[in-house]
Amino acid sequence: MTRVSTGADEVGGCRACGFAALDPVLDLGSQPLANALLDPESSLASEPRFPLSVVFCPACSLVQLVASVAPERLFADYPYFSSGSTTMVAHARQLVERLIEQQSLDRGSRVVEIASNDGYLLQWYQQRQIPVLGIEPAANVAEVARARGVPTLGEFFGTDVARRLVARSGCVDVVHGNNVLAHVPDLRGFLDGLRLLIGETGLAVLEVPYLRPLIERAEFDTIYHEHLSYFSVTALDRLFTARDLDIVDVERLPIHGGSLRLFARASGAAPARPTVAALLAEERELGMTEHRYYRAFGARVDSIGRRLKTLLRELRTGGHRIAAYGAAAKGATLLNHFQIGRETLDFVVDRSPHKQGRLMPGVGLPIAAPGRLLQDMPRYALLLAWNFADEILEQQSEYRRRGGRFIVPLPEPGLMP
Ligand code: DWN
Repeated sequence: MTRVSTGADEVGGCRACGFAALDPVLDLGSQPLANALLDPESSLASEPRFPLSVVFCPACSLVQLVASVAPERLFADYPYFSSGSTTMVAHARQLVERLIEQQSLDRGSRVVEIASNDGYLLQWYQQRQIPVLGIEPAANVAEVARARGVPTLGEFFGTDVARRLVARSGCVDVVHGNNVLAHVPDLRGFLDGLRLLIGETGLAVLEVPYLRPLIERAEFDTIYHEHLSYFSVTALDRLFTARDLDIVDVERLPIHGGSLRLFARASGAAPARPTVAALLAEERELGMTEHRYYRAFGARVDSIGRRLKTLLRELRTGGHRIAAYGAAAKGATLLNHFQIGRETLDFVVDRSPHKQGRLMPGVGLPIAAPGRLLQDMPRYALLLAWNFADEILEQQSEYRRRGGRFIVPLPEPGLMP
């Protein structure tokens, strides 16, 4: 039985520009919240589900969810800690060291990170005695940041928070925002707050998952209720320009299945590098500003589901047991949309102690520590955290030495070497 909770508000029009006639991209039906891990004693029957449907705005090209679930609900007792990935922490450190040099940051500078999580990025500024402030609304995560000495404000960022910070201490030199913009219901308010915080001379550096590899590599599992928007440079450029901000540089990154790193300043504060125009032109050439670019996406996802379930069924029929690696939010979308559960997988392992001992949303698979793979030696492990394949395969070299094999789910379901 599928219950669609009333806890989701449908948007009247495009989240960025308000245009009303939005075109369908993919409807994943009603899904549980991807990070709402269940306690073992809780009943799956009472687990709320919400519509998860993606649309395209032909006016500004923003791809987005139709329904929004309240952030207060999504980020209460949040199980995601950025320090859970060595790759992510190293990625953050590299950026910080680059910005300290490029922006000549020192003890007289001020750096703010929006959605600062557990301090995984700001810690590297602190090591160089550069004053920082984190803004993290998930109280349990903010506590971890404070415990490591990162001053952290427990609020959702917007114009109100920006006004208070500027009134108290003035504008800041650098504002970071990694994997936050896609989560924001009020995009205009967020960007207005960003504009206030950086003033006329500050720099904003934001990282967002990039829509282009999401479509090209069918990364549909990165669609879940936390991600309200799915960004192209085209949609971002229109959004920022409308809020007195210029994207002055943009880089493509491999992290999280393919991301964009945006450098933004007050409109007119600096010339845009050719990278921005180049990606805008590529997106026009690809057709990302037209609905037809997205039309075949649903059929491709269905095909992946059929091929993945056939592979898993064949492996099980061959008498092999299968587990999964990574209690990732994307894993919840994939397992629930393809309806892959206890009939196929024995358990999921995850390095995060905040996830171990709980159950995956919807499918109810138990989450154990990675050591369970060596203990039980299932022949195969479905890699739900495929975006960290290198780190995880390296870490699980003993499991693989003993004959364990990882299965990659997309874009082509198959066995990894
Ligand atoms: O936007 C978001 C992205 C950045 O992170 C958040 N809204 C939610 C979250 O999405 P996710 O859970 O799909 O992200 P990850 O980072 O791909 O999740 C990886 C999972 O795998 C985590 O639960 C940690 C775990 N892990 C592990 O067990 N061993 C990760 C690594 C690298 C490992 O070695």
